[in-house]
Amino acid sequence: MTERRTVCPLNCFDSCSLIARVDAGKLTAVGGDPEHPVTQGFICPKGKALAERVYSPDRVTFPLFKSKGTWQRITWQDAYAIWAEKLVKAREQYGSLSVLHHFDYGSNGLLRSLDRRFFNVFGGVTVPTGSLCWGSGIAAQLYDFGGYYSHSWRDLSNSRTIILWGRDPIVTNLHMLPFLRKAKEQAAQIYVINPTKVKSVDLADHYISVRPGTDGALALGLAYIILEERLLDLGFVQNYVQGFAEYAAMVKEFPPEKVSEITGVPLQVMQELARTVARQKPTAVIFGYGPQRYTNGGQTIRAINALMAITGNIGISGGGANYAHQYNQGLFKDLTLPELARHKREIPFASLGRQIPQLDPPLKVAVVTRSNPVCQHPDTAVFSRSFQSIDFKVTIDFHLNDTAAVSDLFLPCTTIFEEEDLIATSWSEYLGYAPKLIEPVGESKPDPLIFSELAQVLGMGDYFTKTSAEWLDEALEPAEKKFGLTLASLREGWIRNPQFKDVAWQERSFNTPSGKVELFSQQALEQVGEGTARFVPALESGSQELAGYPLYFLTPHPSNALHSQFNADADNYPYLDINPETAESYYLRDNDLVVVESLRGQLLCRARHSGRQRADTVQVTEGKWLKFGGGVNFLTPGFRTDMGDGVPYYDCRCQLRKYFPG
Ligand SMILES: Nc1nc2c(c(=O)[nH]1)N[C@H]1C(S)=C(S)[C@@H](COP(=O)(O)OP(=O)(O)OC[C@H]3O[C@@H](n4cnc5c(=O)[nH]c(N)nc54)[C@H](O)[C@@H]3O)O[C@H]1N2
Ligand SMILES: [Mo]
Repeated sequence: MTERRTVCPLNCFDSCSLIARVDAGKLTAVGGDPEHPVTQGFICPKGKALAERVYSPDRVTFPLFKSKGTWQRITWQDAYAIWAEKLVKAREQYGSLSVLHHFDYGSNGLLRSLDRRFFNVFGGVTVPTGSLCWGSGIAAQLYDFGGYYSHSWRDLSNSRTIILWGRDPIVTNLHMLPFLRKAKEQAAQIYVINPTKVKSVDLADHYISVRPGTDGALALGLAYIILEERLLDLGFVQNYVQGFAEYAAMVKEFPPEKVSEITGVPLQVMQELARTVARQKPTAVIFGYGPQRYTNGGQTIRAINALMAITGNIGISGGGANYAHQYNQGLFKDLTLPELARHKREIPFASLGRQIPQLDPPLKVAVVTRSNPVCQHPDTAVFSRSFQSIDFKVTIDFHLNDTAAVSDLFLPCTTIFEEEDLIATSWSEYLGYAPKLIEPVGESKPDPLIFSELAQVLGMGDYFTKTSAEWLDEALEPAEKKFGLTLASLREGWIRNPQFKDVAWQERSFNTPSGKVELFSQQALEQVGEGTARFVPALESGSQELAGYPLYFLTPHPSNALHSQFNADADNYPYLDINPETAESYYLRDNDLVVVESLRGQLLCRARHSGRQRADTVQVTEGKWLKFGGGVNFLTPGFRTDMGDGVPYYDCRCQLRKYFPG
C-alpha cells in the first residue's frame, strides 16, 4: 500500500490537495491532505466520489460507435478512422468552421486544454464564447478594475465585515469555512445576502433576503445612503476613482424608499448595512455567481464594485470585491497555439442552441470535451434539438451522460489518477500536481493522448510529439524563468502561486484606461451602452407581464454533486424546495408530485417544504441527469446578458401544478 499526494480536478473553489491510497495497482481511497493550508485534512463527498468513479460499473472504458441507433463496441483504431474521416470531409465540403468544439471545465487539468491545440492546428473551428458560469461578472471586473483579483482567504481574518453576496460556501466552497470561522472569532460580522436562507446563514450574524435579480438596485440604494450621510471615503474617491460625478448622478435615481420596494429589503436594514459597509471597515465582499445569473447581472456586479470603491474597501487588507483571480496569468505558456487557427467563429454559450440552425457554414461535426452541454446549457429543448441536428457528434467522457447519449461516437477518457497533470485555477492560490497513480482503466486514454493519436491519423502529428511530462515542462517555462518553479518542484508537493498577492490592488494602480477604478467607463459605454452601473429590471424576473408565472425559479448548485458529475441518481424525482405557506396555497403536501413550468418547458418534481425559501421563490438544484428525471434547464432561458456573454439561468419565472398520477 502506498499513499501519494494528488489534487482534486473538479471545477470548484477549493481544488483540494488529496492523499490517495493505492493498493496493488488499484486506487482504494482518497482523503484530505492534512498539511495543505486550505484542505486542512478534510474533503467533501464529491472528493470521495472521485475514487468511486474510477471503478464504477457505470464507467464506460472502451470506445462506442452508434450504428442504426444502437451502441457498438469498436476499437480505438476504428474510432480514429471514423472520426478523422468525418472531420476531413466536413472541412473539405464546408470549411473547418463546420466543426464545433464544445468544452468547459469538467476537469481543471492544464493538459486537458490540448484539445484546443488540436482544433487550432486543424484550421480553427466554431467554439462557444463567454461563459456558462461567471461571464457577466468577469466583464464587470474588467470595466471597473481592468482585471479580476481576489484576496487570499487568509486575509479574511483582517476583515471586520464580510458579505457573502450570493455565495453559499457551506454548499459550494466548504474549505472557506475555517477562514470564516477564524474571522468570526476575531469579531468580524458576517452578512449573507441571498433570496434563500441558505445553509451559510447558520454561521452568519445577519441575513438579508433580497428579491431575485435586484441586487444592483440594492447596491445603488446603499450608495445613496452612504452619499447622503457623507460616509464615503473621500480620499479614495479623489485619488483612485474615475467618473464619480456620473455615478453619483445615477445613485440619485435610487433613493432607499424606491429601492426597498424593488428589492423587498426594509429601509432600516438598508441603513444599517450601508453604515456597516462604510464604517465597520475593512469590509470584504465575497461574490458568488448567483447575482450575475440574470440579464442585468453585469450591472449588478458593477454596482456592488462601486459600493466597495466609494467606501474605500478596495486595495486594503481585509477588504476587496472578491470575484475570482488571474494571478496565473503569464505563469504558464499557452499550449493551445491560437495563432495557428486560420478561422474562428465564436458563438455565445447562452445562444448557441438557438443559433445552430442558422449558422453558415452549418455545423456538421461536434466534438464535446470536459462538458455535458445537453444537461448544463440553458433552454434544454432548444439546445438538445439543435445539437442533435448536427450530423456527427463525438463525446469524450467517463460515462454515457446526457450529451454522450445523443452522440454518435463515445470515447472513454482517463480520470485524474490515471495520467499526470497540473491543476491551477482562477480560484485557488495553490498549484497542485497530480501524478499518474494507476494504469488507465480498461481501454480508456488520457485526453492529450486521444488528441495526439488523432493528430497522427490526420497528418498533424508534428504538433503532438510530447509526453505529458514534456507538455508540462513546456507549459511551465515562464514559471521556471521567473520563479525557478519546475515540474520537479511541483512533484515534491503543492506550491503557492508565487504571483498570488494576499491583498488585491494594494498598490492602487488599476489596469483600466484611466488607471483608476472606473465608476464611469468609456469602454462600457461603447460596448454595452451604459457607462456607469445602472439598475434595470431583469428581463424575466423583473417583468411586470408574467402574471401566469408568479414564482421565481432558482436552480443553484447541488451540495453532493458537481453539476452533473455524481448526479446520476435514478431513485427519485428532483426536489422542489418550497415555502410551506406557498405550498399550502397550491395544496402541496411534503413529497407530493408537482409540475413546474416556465415559458420554455416543464419538469416533474417532488415538493419539499422548506422554511429557507421565500414565499415568492422556489428552487431545484441543477445538474441531475435528464435520463434520471432531472433537467432544470428545460425551464431556464438562453437570453443574452448585459455584458460578458454569461448565462442568466436564474432569470426565470415559473408556475406550479399539483400532479395527480394516473
Ligand atoms: N440551471 C443551471 N444550470 C447551470 C448552472 C446553474 O447554476 N443553474 N451553473 C452553470 C455553471 S456555473 C457551470 S460551470 C456549468 C458546468 O457545466 P459542465 O462543465 O458541462 O458540467 P459538468 O456536469 O461538470 O460536466 C462536465 C463533464 O466533463 C466530464 N469530465 C470530467 N473530467 C473530465 C476529463 O478529464 N476529460 C473529459 N473529456 N471529460 C471530463 C464529466 O464526466 C462531465 O460529464 O453548468 C452551468 N449550468
Ligand atoms: Mo461554474
